[in-house]
Amino acid sequence: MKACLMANVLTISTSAFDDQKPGTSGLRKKVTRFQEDHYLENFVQSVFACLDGFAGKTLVVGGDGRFHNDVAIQTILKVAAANGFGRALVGLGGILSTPAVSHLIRKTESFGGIILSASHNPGGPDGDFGIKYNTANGGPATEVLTDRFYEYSRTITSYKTLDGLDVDLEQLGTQRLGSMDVEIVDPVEDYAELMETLFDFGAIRTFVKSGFKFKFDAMHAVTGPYAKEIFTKRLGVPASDVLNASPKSDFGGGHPDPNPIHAQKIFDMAMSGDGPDLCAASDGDGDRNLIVGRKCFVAPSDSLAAIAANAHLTPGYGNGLKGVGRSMPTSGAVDKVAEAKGLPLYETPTGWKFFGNLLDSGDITLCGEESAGTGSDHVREKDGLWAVLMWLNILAARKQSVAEIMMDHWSIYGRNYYARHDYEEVDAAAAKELMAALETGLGSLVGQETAAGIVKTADVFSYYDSIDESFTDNQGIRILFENGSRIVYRLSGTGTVGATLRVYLERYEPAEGDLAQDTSEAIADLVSVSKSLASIDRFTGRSEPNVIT
Ligand code: VG1
Ligand code: CO
Repeated sequence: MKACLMANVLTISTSAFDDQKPGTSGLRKKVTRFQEDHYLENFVQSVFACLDGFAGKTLVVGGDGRFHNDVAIQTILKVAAANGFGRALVGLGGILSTPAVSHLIRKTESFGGIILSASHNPGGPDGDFGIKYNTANGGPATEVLTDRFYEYSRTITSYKTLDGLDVDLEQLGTQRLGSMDVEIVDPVEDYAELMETLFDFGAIRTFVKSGFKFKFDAMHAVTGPYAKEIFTKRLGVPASDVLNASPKSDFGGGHPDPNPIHAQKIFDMAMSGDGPDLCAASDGDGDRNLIVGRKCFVAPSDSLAAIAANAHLTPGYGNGLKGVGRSMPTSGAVDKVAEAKGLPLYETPTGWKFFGNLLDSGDITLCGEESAGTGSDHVREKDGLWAVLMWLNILAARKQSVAEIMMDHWSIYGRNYYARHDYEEVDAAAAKELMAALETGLGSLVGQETAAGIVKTADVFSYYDSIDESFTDNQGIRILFENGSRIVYRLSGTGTVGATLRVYLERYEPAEGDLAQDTSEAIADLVSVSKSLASIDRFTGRSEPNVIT
């Protein structure tokens, strides 16, 4: 025992905040909102008030290291101790990637965990902050639970905390906080060990040694320490090829989103003719990934499909997959693989919380989203470094370039040309009106002839989870064309300013068609139809998206 912090349990009166509704991935707000008196305590107390049977049990706590991470952890530990948790496991320095929290909850059979992150959103005093509760399966709380948290938060009148001192987050080992043990643990070790059980580290090491050039960009976010341990120490990647590996509380001023826009430097490196064989990156909390081969960007939906087709080449998935899942806006590329392999395919709403039940029940092994998240049943979160290791292992096994693997893939399954157009920070009321108007007009769209084809069906996506029997409505508007093309509209649930309209565009080209088109040319007709069908300009005042991925 390093220290024994004496503390009294206090009951503090508070008044409710009206904006504590978790979105796609937890509660996300500006740092300044979270710094307001009682704001974080209210939310954490609301979470605990809706849970049963955690007295004496273990809670995992960690975050992506962004500004306010350390302060928030101290607050959470006190509320947890005062509410009766018996033990907390906290990553050294308060650091734990999202997939590492998921793994730690599962490995230690903890009651649950709290992840502090706003993922790919910028950090710093003026940036974003977020909090998410994960259950005993290691996955994000389901909608049923997060709705309860929100309901409670609207009428909360008091919370419990301690008057004790802070714990030392920089000291490995056990400390005492009131009647709770706080164990500060190595954030990387358990996770790295799990990866060694899934992938052929020997084959990857030999492949890297043989001259395969790989670069990874940790974007000054949480994956730096994980990348150093796994890529450099365990796989022999030169330290100089792991970029931006020290986590910074403001991510070096950057936007830690591993897409061709925000990770442009590493993207360009790979796209140049004499660049590395593979460039990769991960986001703020380590659950997203970017995969770019030399002169070949692998769109996330394609990455999911290629992994589904090749996972059997890796030790962890040598027996094949039980089934695959994808979020509704994710392209149908993986559907083609599932069909060919006879695998069940599940289509869920956006957000990893909808995959949890399917993973738990063994219905799926692999799942992914168009937003650069891929993962499997090894944890209950998407996992950035897992995806990179999966690609490294597939490349080491097939001894082909990324471009060759993708061309081969399309020549078997056809190619789903795909892009997402984001109209960020538009007026929230206007965005709602746009969606409402679109929904009202859906019936009259069917049969209409457009420049992108004839509209076959148009509906609002809803999801019935047969495992917990929950029903989730209003998960985006789908417009399907007779030629197989698709436009999806939905509003983001992770932003903190105004609204973000996401428009997902997809056109299928069969295997015998032209597989080497430029994506923006291949979907040009769909783009213009997407703008006119929803009158995007009229509602938002924007004629162009500000981010295209
Ligand atoms: C976005 C993505 C979604 C992802 C979510 C969380 O949500 O579209 O696919 O699951 O972010 O990702 P939205 O509602 O803004 O479209 V991250 O890396 O927070 O954990
Ligand atoms: Co993330």
